[in-house]
Amino acid sequence: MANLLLFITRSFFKLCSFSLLILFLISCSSFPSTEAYDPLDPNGNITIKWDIMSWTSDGYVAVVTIYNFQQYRHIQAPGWKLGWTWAKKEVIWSMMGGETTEQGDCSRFKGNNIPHCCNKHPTVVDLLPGTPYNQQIANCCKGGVLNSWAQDPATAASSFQLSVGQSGTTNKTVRVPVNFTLKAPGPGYTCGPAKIVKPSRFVTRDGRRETQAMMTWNVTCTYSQFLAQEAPSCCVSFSSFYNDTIVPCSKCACGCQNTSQPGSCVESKASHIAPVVNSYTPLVRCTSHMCPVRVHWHIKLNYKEYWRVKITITNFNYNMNYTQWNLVVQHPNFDNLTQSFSFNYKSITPYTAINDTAMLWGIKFYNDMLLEAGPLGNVQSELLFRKDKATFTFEEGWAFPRRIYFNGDNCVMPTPNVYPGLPNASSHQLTSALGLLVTLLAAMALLFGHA
Ligand SMILES: *[C@@H]1O[C@H](CO)[C@@H](O)[C@H](O)[C@H]1NC(C)=O
Ligand SMILES: *[C@@H]1O[C@H](CO)[C@@H](O)[C@H](O)[C@H]1NC(C)=O
Ligand SMILES: *[C@@H]1O[C@H](CO)[C@@H](O)[C@H](O)[C@H]1NC(C)=O
Ligand SMILES: *[C@@H]1O[C@H](CO)[C@@H](O)[C@H](O)[C@H]1NC(C)=O
Ligand SMILES: *[C@@H]1O[C@H](CO)[C@@H](O)[C@H](O)[C@H]1NC(C)=O
Ligand SMILES: *[C@@H]1O[C@H](CO)[C@@H](O)[C@H](O)[C@H]1NC(C)=O
Ligand SMILES: *[C@@H]1O[C@H](CO)[C@@H](O)[C@H](O)[C@H]1NC(C)=O
Ligand SMILES: *[C@@H]1O[C@H](CO)[C@@H](O)[C@H](O)[C@H]1NC(C)=O
Ligand SMILES: CC(=O)N[C@H]1CO[C@H](CO)[C@@H](O)[C@@H]1O
Repeated sequence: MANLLLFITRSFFKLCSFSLLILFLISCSSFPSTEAYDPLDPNGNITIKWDIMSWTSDGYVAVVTIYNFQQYRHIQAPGWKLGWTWAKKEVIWSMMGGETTEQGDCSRFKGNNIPHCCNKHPTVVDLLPGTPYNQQIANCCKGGVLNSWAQDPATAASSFQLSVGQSGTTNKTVRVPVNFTLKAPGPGYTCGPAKIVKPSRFVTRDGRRETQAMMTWNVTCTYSQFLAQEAPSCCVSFSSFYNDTIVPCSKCACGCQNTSQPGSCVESKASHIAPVVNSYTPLVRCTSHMCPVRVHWHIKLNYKEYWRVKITITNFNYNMNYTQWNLVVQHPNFDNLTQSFSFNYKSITPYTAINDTAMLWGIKFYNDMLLEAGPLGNVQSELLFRKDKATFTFEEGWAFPRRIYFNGDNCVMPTPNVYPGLPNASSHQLTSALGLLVTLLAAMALLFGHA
């Protein structure tokens, strides 16, 4: 089912890009693709900037800064890994605020002066917090953790400094490195070529003098959920005050239980020993959906002027404490959100005319950490919306979200035909507009996929 949905969104985006119908272009804005282009964050990227600060006898000293310009996708522990390929026979003499994971073969160097790294394909990681001050530079040493831009631009950048040798010592002889890779720490990002840009300018602390880099190049990396993982990593369930039915996450939303492969999921914490701390492979609790994370949307109360929703995010992964988690929710009533209790809130409006998307994240030191699976492995919030009389309705699932992302990855929604219905709703009403639309899209996607 999940694959079918992904297939549909993909195919649908192909349709859109061919601009077959203007009408479809309009509805595209409410159907994101999980390809690199993200309609909710069209400019989202990670930019890596190299500034050559000075020339040395056989090379240069550069400060490399990684900016996470993505609105709602962050890099959490164990952090980023940046790799590239040297264009010539460059070596790294020394580094501050970062280190390469391997030294490589430096046997051609004699004496005491051995480079930090002689690898043709170095991989750099951030240093950990608590690094001695004489090895730090500004913006370093956060264990590779990068916040998202919407959450906190001040902690969305990371820097290290490297002294490069055997590289050329003028802007004519230096060759830019090629084949940049960014792991976060798993796959997902694709980096473009380095582009030489106008040298960066720096203002001194007292603001009275401006200095300038000798040479600067930029690399832009973009994210694609397809590259990151094959299976979805989160699902959505629904309930409402007006119907006892709880709509669970779709069966097998993130994978199916495999009874012939014990250990692919666990019944409870007791049944497994020695958690792999923040391992990249999830160890999920055995559920019908097998998702590491579930987002539950409960329509809680209906007032005259307002209505209230309760959101619960539950962690089913025994191997992960999600730090600085975030949620992106699309619902037409976000243009009239009155209050968000115990979550931070920011409206994300890529298209100024449509104000229907919000980013929610935890309050620092209170619930910004979603603990591993177990009794404490959940966070909750309530949202209070002001009704817009023209559009508000409990019918046909209008009050349920259109789309939810957890940590930037699309969550699998229940199929529209099982949404909790209003009492006395006759069954043909359940064939909602949304259901029709999805069926139509599926049909079109299949049609074009096979054409
Ligand atoms: C990267 O993101 C920044 C900030 O949103 C934007 O100004 C820039 O144009 C983007 N770069 C690319 C290549 O998309
Ligand atoms: C190299 O430096 C010269 C002189 O400072 C400057 O005119 C030129 O634009 C620079 N070239 C690059 C690629 O930065
Ligand atoms: C960079 O990657 C491309 C494609 O993977 C490859 O063809 C090329 O040889 C690589 N360049 C270097 C210098 O490794
Ligand atoms: C290069 O990246 C820096 C930092 O993100 C940005 O300020 C600058 O505008 C970029 N230059 C170009 C030409 O994109
Ligand atoms: C279950 O696991 C076994 C052993 O790893 C594998 O051969 C089989 O294909 C799996 N079945 C499913 C339905 O994933
Ligand atoms: C998650 O955090 C708790 C409390 O800080 C800690 O006891 C536990 O070991 C952590 N689990 C993982 C998988 O990192
Ligand atoms: C979107 O709606 C929210 C909630 O009413 C409001 O705070 C925000 O200013 C709106 N943004 C725009 C661009 O209209
Ligand atoms: C609750 O919703 C379900 C699914 O839409 C529907 O079949 C059922 O009749 C509803 N129950 C009541 C009491 O209205
Ligand atoms: C009832 C109410 O407050 N409606 C407002 C919802 O938001 C839109 C767009 O911001 C306003 O135009 C409505 O007046």
